Parts: sequence; C-alpha cells; structure tokens
Amino acid sequence: MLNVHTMLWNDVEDADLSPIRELSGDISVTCHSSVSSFLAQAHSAELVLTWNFESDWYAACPALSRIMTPAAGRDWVSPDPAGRVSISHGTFHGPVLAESLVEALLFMNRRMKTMLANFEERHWDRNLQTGCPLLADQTVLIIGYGNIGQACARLVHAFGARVIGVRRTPAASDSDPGSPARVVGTAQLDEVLPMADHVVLLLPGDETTEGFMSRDRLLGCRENAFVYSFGRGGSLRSADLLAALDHLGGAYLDVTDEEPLPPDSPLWQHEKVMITPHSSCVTRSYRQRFITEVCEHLAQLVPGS
Ligand code: OXD
Repeated sequence: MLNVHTMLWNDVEDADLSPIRELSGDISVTCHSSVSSFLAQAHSAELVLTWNFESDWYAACPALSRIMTPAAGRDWVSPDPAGRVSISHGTFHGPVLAESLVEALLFMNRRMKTMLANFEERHWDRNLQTGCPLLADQTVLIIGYGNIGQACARLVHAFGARVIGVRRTPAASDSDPGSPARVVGTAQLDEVLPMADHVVLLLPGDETTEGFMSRDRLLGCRENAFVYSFGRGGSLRSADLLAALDHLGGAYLDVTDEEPLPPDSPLWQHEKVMITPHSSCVTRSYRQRFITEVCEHLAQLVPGS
C-alpha cells in the first residue's frame, strides 16, 4: 500500500482525487484540511501533495520519499535538510500562462484600459485604436526562457510576432529550425532590449533576480514599450517601474514586489498600468492538470496501475 497524503484544497472533492484512487487499490489517499491534522498522521506519509512544506515538518515524516507541489515556483516548499526527500513541481503551467500572456499583450496593444474607461463613460471613440500596431508587426522579448517561456513563445509566434528569448544559457535546441524564438544569453540582454515592443518578465524569485529589471534596464527599453511581469514580483521593483513609466507605453503586472499590492500603491491608479492578482495560472483545469501529473508519476511507482 502506498500512502499518499494531501494538503491541497480545503474543498477537495472526491472527483478531484478519484483518478489517483482509480489507478490502483494499492494506493490510499488521506486528505487534510489543516497542518495539525497532517502532522498528527504524517508518520505514514510516503508521498505528500501540498502547496507548502516547512523544513521542520520533515522530522515527522520518516516514510516520506517525495513531495509533489502544483506550484511552478520554488518559493513554498523548503528542501529536506537531510536531503532524503525529493521535491517535484508542476510542469503544466506553460499553456495556461501563455494564454494569460496573450490576453495581456492584446489588452495593452489594443488600448483596452482606455476602451473600458470609454465604455464606462458611454463614450464612442472610433479612433482610439488607429495608432495600434498588430502583434504580427512587433517584437516580443521573453526574459526567462524555460518551459513556460517556451510555451509563451509558441503562442505569441503563432500571431506572427517576432520573438526573442533570453535565458542564462541558451540550449542547442534553441537554434532548431522550428524554434519559435531567437534565443540569446543574459549577456546580450542590453543589446536586444531596445528591439522589443513588449518585454515579458518570467523570472523566478531568488537573489539573482531581485531587482533584475532595474530602472536603467527599463529606460533601456524602446520608448513606449510595454513591460509585463508574470514571474516573481521582486524582479521588477515598484519604485523602479514608477520612475520609468513616463518612458514606457505601460506595464501589465500579474505579480508585484509586495503581494497583495497595498491599496495605497500609486501603481493602482496609474493610467498606464494594469494589475491582476498573481492569477495568470488560475484556470478551471488547474486541479485536473496537476492530478494528471501525479497519476503519471504514480503509474511508474505502483505495479499493475
Ligand atoms: C506558481 C505560481 O509558482 O502560480 O505556480 O506563481
């Protein structure tokens, strides 16, 4: 019997977890709605499905060999101090975030913030979008070109846009003829920054990315370029953005350096800024996508499943 414990959703329904139970009668799934309930039974847990895990919880889990978290980011599950338990992160976010990015690119490019204000005012302005270029005639720069960046590049490229990806170390496959993007290393960032109409940040949160999109880099963008923050908020500090907004076309922020963004942040009121609440990966199929990944993993572990 493989003992799976979950601390995922308080409203977890049988329908969410039944694909795991249906895999094999040799899998037992125990759902917890609180940390104390989990810790009280943690001795039997072999696989834990959770959003977060603190380093001192490992001591209560002698049988644990793996933690699977839906989150793409490394922020909420602490590594096992003894190095015994492996951690795997959801890898299903690419197509979800890519659709959110396309929504954001079109929203900014088509001046939808002003269009919505006009709508509220019942103001009929057919000329608002006369200056709006097509994405097909523009360049989108994606900073952070991992799985999610590549999924974004494929969708954006399908609109006909030119896509440039930036990552620490370009891979050999980046130069395949079918690659949706030209990919360059971080050392070339300053060279490609002024080429982009849209600059998309997909950076993880760590000490190397903190404040990465500095005021100088923002001012190094093309005049009227749009900046999008979809990775971790610390890579674009609010103060740097506010200092550069006159130069930019605008900013679309799904993540911010402080979350939730405080109600008194001047960003909320800025006419060039659109903000969404770190929701770019929120979608109806989120649970099902994660549970499918869990089942793929379990199918390799449990004989006869
Ligand atoms: C994640 C996120 O890490 O949504 O999955 O930010």
